[in-house]
Amino acid sequence: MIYEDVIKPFLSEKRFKHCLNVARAAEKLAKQYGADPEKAKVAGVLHDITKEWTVQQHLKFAEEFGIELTEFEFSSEKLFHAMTGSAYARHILEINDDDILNAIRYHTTGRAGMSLLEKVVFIADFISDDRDYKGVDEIRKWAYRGLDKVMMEGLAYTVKDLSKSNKPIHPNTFGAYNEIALKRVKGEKVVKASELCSKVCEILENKKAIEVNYSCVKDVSVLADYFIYATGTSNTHVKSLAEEVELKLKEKGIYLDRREADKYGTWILLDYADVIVHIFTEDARKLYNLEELWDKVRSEPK
Ligand code: DGI
Ligand code: FE
Ligand code: FE
Repeated sequence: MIYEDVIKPFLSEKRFKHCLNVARAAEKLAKQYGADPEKAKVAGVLHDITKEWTVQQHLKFAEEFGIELTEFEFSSEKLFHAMTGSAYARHILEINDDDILNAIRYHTTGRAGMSLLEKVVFIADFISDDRDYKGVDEIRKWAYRGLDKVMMEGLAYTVKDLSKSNKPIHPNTFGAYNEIALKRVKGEKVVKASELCSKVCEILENKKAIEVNYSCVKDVSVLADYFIYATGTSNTHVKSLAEEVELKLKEKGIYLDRREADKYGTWILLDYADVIVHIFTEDARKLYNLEELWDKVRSEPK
């Protein structure tokens, strides 16, 4: 069956194009991450098939086909289309592949224990070519760097976006979020502060930072175990050094706790809890003179 033709009468031109874009993105992501590209395309095309139904249409269909809505779902109209869309695919289009049906069913909220295909469709919906929300470029950047990483970015975005306007957030969204966040916490514990310190110094040196030093402040400060200092040759270099550290560590599943910068762009602080990284221009490094405050340790991290 050609599902493009099936969805067309259901949707406005704009939504139709969105679905084709999601299908294309899903196919590409599936190829990258080893999901079935054909299934990804089908789920992508169909994911919003009932998006433009009225509330009455959704509720009538839900009743007719015995879709059980929780109290939360019953009061969240935006979530109806994921449930009725999946049921439409099953009962009317007679698709019986559970993975495809679940990819449609959970494309809006996500859930704990998502399959590869479910994640692929969830992300495809986030990064399809027609998306232009603030932050989409950031999420597109992550889309091909690891499925869990981009899921984390997408879910964190959803949680932030909904909570900004005090909207309810479906428990499944937290289920998906927590599952990945917990994995991350466990992963983080494996990296010792001393290893993290060496790694950050290496990243900075590879990116041509000047005078990379660190202080072991474990015994003298509760702030962190290590402070790292580095100089960039210009404001732009300072910024790109900070971005490089963030990127390289994120790729390893190590995420920043806090980032600070002065308003002149001459100093950036990256806080990785046990390791705090200061990147300055030459003048700012002299001006702040932080190193004098701590005993400089030049031996290998303990
Ligand atoms: O159907 P799309 O517009 O392509 O995208 P979508 O299926 O992700 O739906 C996005 C809408 O759903 C958006 O308005 C926010 C809303 N939404 C997503 N997750 C939740 C949610 N609304 C609530 N109340 N709770 C959620 O967890
Ligand atoms: Fe949707
Ligand atoms: Fe969509």
